[in-house]
Amino acid sequence: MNHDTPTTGRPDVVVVGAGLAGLYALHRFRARGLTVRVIEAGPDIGGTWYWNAYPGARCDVESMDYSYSFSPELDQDWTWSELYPAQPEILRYIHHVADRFDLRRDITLDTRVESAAYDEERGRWSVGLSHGGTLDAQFVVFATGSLSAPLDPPFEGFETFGGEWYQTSRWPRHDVSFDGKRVAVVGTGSSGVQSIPVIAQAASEVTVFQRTPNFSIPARNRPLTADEVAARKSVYPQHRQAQRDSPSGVTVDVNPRSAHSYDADEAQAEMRRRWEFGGAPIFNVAFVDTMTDVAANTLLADFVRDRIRETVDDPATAELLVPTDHPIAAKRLCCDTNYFATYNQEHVRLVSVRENPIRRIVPQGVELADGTTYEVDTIVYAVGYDALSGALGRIDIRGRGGRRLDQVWRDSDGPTTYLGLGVHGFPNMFTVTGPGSPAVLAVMTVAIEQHVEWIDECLGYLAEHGLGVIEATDVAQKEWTDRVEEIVQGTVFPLATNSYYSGANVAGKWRRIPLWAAGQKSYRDICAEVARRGYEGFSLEPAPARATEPAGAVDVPVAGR
Ligand code: N01
Repeated sequence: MNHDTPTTGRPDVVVVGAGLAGLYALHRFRARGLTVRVIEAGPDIGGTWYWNAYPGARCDVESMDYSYSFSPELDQDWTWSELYPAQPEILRYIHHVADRFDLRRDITLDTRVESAAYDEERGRWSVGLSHGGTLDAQFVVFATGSLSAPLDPPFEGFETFGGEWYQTSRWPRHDVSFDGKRVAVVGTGSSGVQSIPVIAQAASEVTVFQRTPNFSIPARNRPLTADEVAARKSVYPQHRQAQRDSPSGVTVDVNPRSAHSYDADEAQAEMRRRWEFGGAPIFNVAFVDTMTDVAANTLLADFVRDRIRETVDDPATAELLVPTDHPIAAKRLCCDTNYFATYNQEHVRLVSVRENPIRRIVPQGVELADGTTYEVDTIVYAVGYDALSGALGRIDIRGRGGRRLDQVWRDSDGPTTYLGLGVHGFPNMFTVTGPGSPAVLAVMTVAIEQHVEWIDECLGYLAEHGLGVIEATDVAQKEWTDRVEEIVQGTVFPLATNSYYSGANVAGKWRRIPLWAAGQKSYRDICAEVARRGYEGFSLEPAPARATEPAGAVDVPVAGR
């Protein structure tokens, strides 16, 4: 592993992040003959799947879909063990890919990209690293993830707590035992919903602090059988193509019928069938208009509300768990194993902190606004992320005129991008699954591959045409941002007012949903058309004459532990 390897000072491309996106970017760009240096802040590769090692962490997309499709041999050789892969298995897969494609030698670990500044005279990026070095690269590709900038515990006094505390988004590598412990869990998004049932298996007492209840669908996870693995492998190339041609990257049965075309019994049967099948991807496409028609959405939401009331024995607890403030799937639909049933256990209690919020953390535990204190041994924070743009905002990225990306996006009250791939004023910079693309609305592996391949082909085009600088135009960016906004306004997403999709979970952040909500297939087609038209909407220029001049001190940061 590259902890101690000096980086080269002048790679063609710096890739930021060694998660699923950064690793594939490295593989593609290197195959093109480019020199690439990947910089990873974490002590190992894997990105999100490195950090989210909390109990119960699992992907909510099926394993045989949530994996790279670029290598048919990889698809044949790797065998997933479960329908929904658990975090350790995904991480093993990522390591297998890194070894198989000899990726590690170009990755520097334990090193954070702290700044990236575009030098207009030389048409190159100066990338500042936490170990003090600076890389000088023609292109910079941010493969920094959509859900990778964790929020710290948002409570006064959290560092005064006398017991152990953990964040799901930064789970430690050492064994964490909940045996016989009184555990508090704060947060009931996907991370809370997944971890609470597992923590409850060991803890003597679990207290869940819930501000907003969430919809969740049973995953019905199970081991994959040898026959079903073989059946998929026999048609994997066709299946991968079908994923690319699908609205969200999974080949689930999208109902083409409106909820309004059903009578009540038929609608119940359709929803029941999907509920029994399991998993969020098939459930939120129960009707064609689930995400665009409030009545259709309410039908689906009410079905889940009834299932919650049916599952949870105590009626008062059940009512607390029933979501009422947002349409189903307008916030990310959770996917669980025994989540609601966990509240039927004697040692698990739910505390609503909606009216009576957490005031502070004290050495003994959690104190609410009314003065009630819950004494616990361990606190698990599952409080989410500064999503979509957060990881980019934490880096000092400066484009033309020294303008900071984060500030540009603040000034425009939200991220403005062209295709979620490029930003006006920031030439030769690309974002993978950036704001303005489908990002978290698509299966990440599918979205990542599409972006990386698009960027890779773009770099090839520039080289073939003797060009060295590419930049989104202001006009194309404005049109794209307006189009993204117009589409999202035609959906139920804006009705979820406290979602991380809109930045509402972070104080002072913009309020916009910078997600292409018309499906990854339509998005993919638009990106392909832009490329076919010679990168329409981007200005393309030859590299400046001074591009080959060295930029002062550029060399040799050493990445040590
Ligand atoms: O984060 P979240 P997450 N007091 O933002 C609560 C992906 N993911 O890590 O809703 C009390 O969803 C907050 O309450 P509220 C997936 O895309 C995928 O769980 O703001 N509570 C909420 O309940 C997912 O959507 C998988 O009122 C506070 C929770 O913390 C995304 O990551 C697994 C609070 C945060 O929920 C993020 O999920 C895990 C406060 N002051 C994650 N502040 C799978 O593949 C925040 N909260 C299955």
